[in-house]
Amino acid sequence: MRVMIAGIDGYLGWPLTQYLLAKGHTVGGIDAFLRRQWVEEMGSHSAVAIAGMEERLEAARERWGQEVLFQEGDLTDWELVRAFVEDFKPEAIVQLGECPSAPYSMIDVHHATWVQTNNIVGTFNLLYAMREIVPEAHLVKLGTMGEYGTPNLEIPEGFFEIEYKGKRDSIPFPRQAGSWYHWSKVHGSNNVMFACRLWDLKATDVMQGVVFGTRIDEMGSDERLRTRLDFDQAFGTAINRFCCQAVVGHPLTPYGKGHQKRGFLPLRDSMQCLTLAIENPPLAGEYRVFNQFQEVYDITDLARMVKRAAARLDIQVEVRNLTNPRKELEEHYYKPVHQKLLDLGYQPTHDVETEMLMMLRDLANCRDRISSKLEALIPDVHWDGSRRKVDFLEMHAGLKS
Ligand code: USQ
Repeated sequence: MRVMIAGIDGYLGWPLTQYLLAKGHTVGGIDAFLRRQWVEEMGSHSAVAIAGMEERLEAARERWGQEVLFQEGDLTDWELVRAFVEDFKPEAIVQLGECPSAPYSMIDVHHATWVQTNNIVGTFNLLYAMREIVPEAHLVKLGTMGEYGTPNLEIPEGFFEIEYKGKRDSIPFPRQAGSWYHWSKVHGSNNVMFACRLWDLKATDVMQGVVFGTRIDEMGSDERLRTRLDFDQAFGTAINRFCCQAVVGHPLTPYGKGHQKRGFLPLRDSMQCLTLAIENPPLAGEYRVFNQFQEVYDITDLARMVKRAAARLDIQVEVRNLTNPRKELEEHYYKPVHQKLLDLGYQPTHDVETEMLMMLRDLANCRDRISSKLEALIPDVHWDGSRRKVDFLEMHAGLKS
């Protein structure tokens, strides 16, 4: 299959390229290298040193004997997107080219506007290019579990059946996102849903949980095939941050009471699920939603798992809660359904602690890079719009364990 990856240079885009090449697919992609710039703006860099695109493509060529068609450019540039789709004629388009950070979108009005504009316009351009050039193609749009928020109800996969005043219908489950970034994903979802109805396009909206992991097997030992791993407050996600904190002996940092629950999945599972979605497209006109995660975890339980895994490598760390810079529930009900990917054959990685051990071993080789940006580990972007470093709390999860 010919698969176009928007955001091919990113944390997910580069491993997905390899996963698909290894399965015999043809891959092409666009990227403007914005992720590299955003992380720099947050005063950080990837813990894992990553190669430039030239070297990456050369490594892929050597390993899989395939040329990846790459175009440097911005997805908000309509002419560029149109020309690439015209040239590559994808059968599937994976939209990973959005700014993925909640804190980044909460910095100020400029960042909020930029994130929403960038994310919504990029997807619009892909939808219009599909309509004009490849109406049979399948859009796999990366959404987020965060679109749903944390309601006191079971969360279905996108839609739920409702009966009201004697009538029944299947309607989108209410969205209650918790940041301007997460709302940009809601707006994107709505646009994709409408485009399917309007133009008979087909799309899968992947409500992905929080991803963690440093590698997939396809990377082997070639350094040029490694993907980035961020640990700053904005682009580092919870487990990735905890593992980076552990290897430099920094306390692991659940925010607030630390009982926020989220769906999590290892990088290798994310690749497996996205590929299952790509290889099993919906029908023309169909907009389907997958909830994509391996398991729901409590943030403090995860920090303790990282602490235990680190101890097996003779690394002793404590868990110390930080004042929560976000506005979110810190103890809540959370029960999302996730069945559709399992029905397609998804085999979850059950041994999360082994995955963490692998990450800790990889990251132990990156200690110097993490230590050189220690400041980036403590958040200063608050949901109330202020910017000040947060403090450690007196009560902390480490004492309870
Ligand atoms: N958290 C901590 N301590 C930390 C970092 C995070 O307690 O050091 C907490 C946050 O307060 C939050 C939870 O962990 O309650 C998850 O935070 P995160 O930064 O790992 O993830 P989030 O901001 O939700 O965003 C990430 C990705 C985003 C994706 C989303 C999936 O950056 O692209 O959409 O995960 S989900 O969380 O399901 O919405």
